[in-house]
Amino acid sequence: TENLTAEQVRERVAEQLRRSRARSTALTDAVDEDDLVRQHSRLMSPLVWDLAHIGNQEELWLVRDVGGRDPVRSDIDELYDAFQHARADRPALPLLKPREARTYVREVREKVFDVLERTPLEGRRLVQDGFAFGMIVQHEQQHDETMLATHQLRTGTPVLHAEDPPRAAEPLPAREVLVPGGEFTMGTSTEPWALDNERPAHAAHVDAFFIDTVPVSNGEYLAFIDAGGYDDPRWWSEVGWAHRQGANLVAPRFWERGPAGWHRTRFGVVEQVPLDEPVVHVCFHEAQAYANWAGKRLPTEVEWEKAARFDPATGRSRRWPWGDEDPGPEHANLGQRHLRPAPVGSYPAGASALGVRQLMGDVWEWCDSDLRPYPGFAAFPYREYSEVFFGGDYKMLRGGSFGTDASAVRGTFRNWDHPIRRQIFAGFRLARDARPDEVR
Ligand code: AVJ
Ligand code: FE
Repeated sequence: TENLTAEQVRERVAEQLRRSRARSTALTDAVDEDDLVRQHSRLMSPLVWDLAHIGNQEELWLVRDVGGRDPVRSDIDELYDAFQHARADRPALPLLKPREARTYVREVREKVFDVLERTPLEGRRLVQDGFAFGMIVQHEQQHDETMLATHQLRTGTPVLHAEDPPRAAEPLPAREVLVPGGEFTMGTSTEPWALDNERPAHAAHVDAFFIDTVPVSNGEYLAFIDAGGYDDPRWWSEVGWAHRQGANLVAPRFWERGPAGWHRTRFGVVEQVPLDEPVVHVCFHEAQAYANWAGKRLPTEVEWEKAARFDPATGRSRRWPWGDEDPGPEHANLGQRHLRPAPVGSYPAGASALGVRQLMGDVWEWCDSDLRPYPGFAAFPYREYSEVFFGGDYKMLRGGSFGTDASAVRGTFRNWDHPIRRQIFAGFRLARDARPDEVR
């Protein structure tokens, strides 16, 4: 896309490394030592585990592999290997204490800046265009979003604060738009920091369909609750209904019905549910039940990406919905600048060529697709990033949330989670088949 000199790549890497570390530091300095080592939910690691795991992955890839240096600490790899210990078991491990973890990540980072200075960013595919550094930046930012979800699960006095997003939701030209049928280019072979599962670029076909221009709002979701949607198995898949019964789902996670309507807890603050914001903290099964009740369906992952990237004027796929330029604050609610999604209809400057808004940022969007490799997939640089999850019990999520950093998401970025998960910042938008008479 653009040709940067090695020095410009190094500058960019250094800046992104500093940004991700500032965020990890803020998320872990916000709470006291007790809070750092505590298990806030069995779904999550203690925050101090995420911090040292960030440092350990950075040491493994950048200090030892790219740099060829001696280990900073060779005795802790096993503790911070996510495949060795389930999240629920991590508090009982002999983890680094908060002070030791902070010292560890600092020592690793000092070595990494030295490696960055001395490594030619070419020759080896692992370092081409700064890939390994970009992978580690994204890894830290992904764990920062995970730590943000841990903060949301934490009880006690609020410690995170941020301005609300601008309330200037602009009127929508249309509630839904037609996405033309036919092939488009899905995935990428050119984004330098794209991860293995986004590759390679390939032709994908969709039949013509309609997609909503905005995600489903809290107000719309309330109508489903009020209509008894949670008590009517007609709207739920068989596994979805079994889960709804077993887990006794009655509303999105963090919602509570009070005498004066629905409230929610958001980073420790109890507030009225804002009707015009995208619904968040619903699982795939709830999203699917809502869609069935509304007489629509969830988009597939291919449909989501075509709605986001396809430009009918040129026939090509854009890097982002709004074009090829990197996200700015006018395009999307990304990067934890705000601690909530923006009202539906926000960010008109971030609309796709077809007029679909808020595809990036605000809430991750559940898609009705399983995690599968693209044709031509090759695991790189390690099987454990994507390949070991293929075929598992996962549904796809696209577009990032208010808690996703711009460096850790793309128009092609693919995320996944178990269909029952609700602690992530996930909502959804609706799609439907186009009738023959609706296709020009
Ligand atoms: C691909 C976002 C689901 O956050 O669990 C982090 C990314 N892989 N550490 C996650 C990841 C290893 C992963 N997701
Ligand atoms: Fe990780």
